[in-house]
Amino acid sequence: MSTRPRRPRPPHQVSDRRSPRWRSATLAGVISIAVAAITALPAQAQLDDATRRITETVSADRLQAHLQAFDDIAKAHDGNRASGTSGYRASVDHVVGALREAGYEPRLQTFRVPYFEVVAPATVATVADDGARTRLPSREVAALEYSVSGEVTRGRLQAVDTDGSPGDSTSGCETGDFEDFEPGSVALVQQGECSPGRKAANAEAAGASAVLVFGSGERRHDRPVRGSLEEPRAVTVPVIGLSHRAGVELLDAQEVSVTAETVSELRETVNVLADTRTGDPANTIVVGGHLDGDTGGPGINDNGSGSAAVLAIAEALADTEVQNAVRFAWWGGEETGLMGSDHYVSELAAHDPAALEGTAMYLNLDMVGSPNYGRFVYDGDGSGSGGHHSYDAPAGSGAIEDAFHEYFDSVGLASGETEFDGESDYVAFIEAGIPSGGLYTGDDDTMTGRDARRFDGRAGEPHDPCYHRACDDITNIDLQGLEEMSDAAAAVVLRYATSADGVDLDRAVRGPAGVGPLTALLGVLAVGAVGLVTVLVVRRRGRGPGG
Ligand code: DTR
Ligand code: ZN
Ligand code: ZN
Repeated sequence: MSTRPRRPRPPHQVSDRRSPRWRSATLAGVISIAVAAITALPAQAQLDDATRRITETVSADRLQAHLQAFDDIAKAHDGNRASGTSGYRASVDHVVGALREAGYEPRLQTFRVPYFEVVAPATVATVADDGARTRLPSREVAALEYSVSGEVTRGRLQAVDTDGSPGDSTSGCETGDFEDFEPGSVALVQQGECSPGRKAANAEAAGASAVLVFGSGERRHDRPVRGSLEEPRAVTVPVIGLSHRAGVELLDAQEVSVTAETVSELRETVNVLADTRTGDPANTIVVGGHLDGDTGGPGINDNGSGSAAVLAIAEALADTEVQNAVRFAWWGGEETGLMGSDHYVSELAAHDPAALEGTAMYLNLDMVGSPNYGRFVYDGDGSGSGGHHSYDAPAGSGAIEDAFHEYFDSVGLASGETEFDGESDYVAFIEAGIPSGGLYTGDDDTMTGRDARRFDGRAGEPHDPCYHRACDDITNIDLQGLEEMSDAAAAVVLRYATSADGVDLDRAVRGPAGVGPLTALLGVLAVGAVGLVTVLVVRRRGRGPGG
């Protein structure tokens, strides 16, 4: 494909009928206009035709249409699109429908994710000899993540190896702690030293009918222990967190009644995959983003934005003949631990090593429409890790990073860097040695002054104030930012998909896709030098016979 950059327009011709002084003044003006024109790098003028076309097709309208679909889906399905829910399933249907419409043959890859939901707040009540119940304050009681449902009525309460003194406690960490434990009783253990899951498993093995884990009292006395049993059904009796204060109060109790009403199970979920019809599969570019949302909200910036971007790029590329195959991916189970992308890579490793070998690169889009956005490119060459450790990206990732910066340079937009910090779906690809890159516009971290200046944002405010919250809806997006990021991803996908001799990340990438800053600077200097010489020549002539 021809990828010659369009040249900036030449400075307009000037009439030669004025006095020499006029002429030199006019020339000086023309030179400054030329310099200004080149420095400003008029956006589309720097792009080749194919890049201009794909970035125009990946439009704000297309992106907004997909975001609106995800927002409507969340509204119709309990306010979220988490893996394992009907909201996720409807999101899959939207992506599959749009892909089919565009001529793809999408396929679903099934795997399982842990699912947890609190149906009704857990309760704990002490029961006096006469049967009178006293409920613990509800804000000091909460089922641990992945606790099963269950009910105990007037169970004997037994404290396990604790007198309630504040501090981390080994209470319940050893099976020996339960030597005197009477099966059928409710176990009361204090937080610390080992996981709540271990304490609960030991209690269950000793015959406990329910487990109450109260806080160590190191920090807040009146907030329940928040913890996770790590996976559904690891423990099969209810496990409830209590505040330190409530736990100490219970030390005097003889009998308690306990209820927990939850859903804690493994559920089937899917990745959505779609391939271009053309292109060499031995040089596949995988571009993906997670389609699942957090349970706390509609997940429009996280990650309706990346899902919409990947979808709009797929739509825009549908009728383009490519040299290297592109595989579009929408991952499930990201929020439960990067599970969809992990499943995808492990399946390839186990059953289709040639396809893994043929994966030339992975591009990730997670949170690319933050309301107070920075244009962050994943740091592929390790240049910006600032001392603290990040994932070491495989060789070739630096070239991908350069390609993004070059695109942004070519349209006159500043770009920065973000670390591979292990928080998104590139992890499995990096661990498999696949060169990786991608874009990100920021989570609930606050924007620095420097970033506010270069990205025209608001210093001291979060990039995304609604991260994992109910307000991450259709209003929680900067559409211009999302379009800029989606266009950049489209341009980079196109560049590698249409490169003639495979995806070669060792080759210097500077070149066809746009004019880099160095080229622009050299252009400015050259125009300046020519202009200066012209001015001098004109002046000398002007001083000639009549002057
Ligand atoms: N953990 C991701 C959001 C996230 C946080 N930091 C980064 C950096 C790069 C990409 C994504 C993220 C999530 O909640 O999906
Ligand atoms: Zn998230
Ligand atoms: Zn995310």
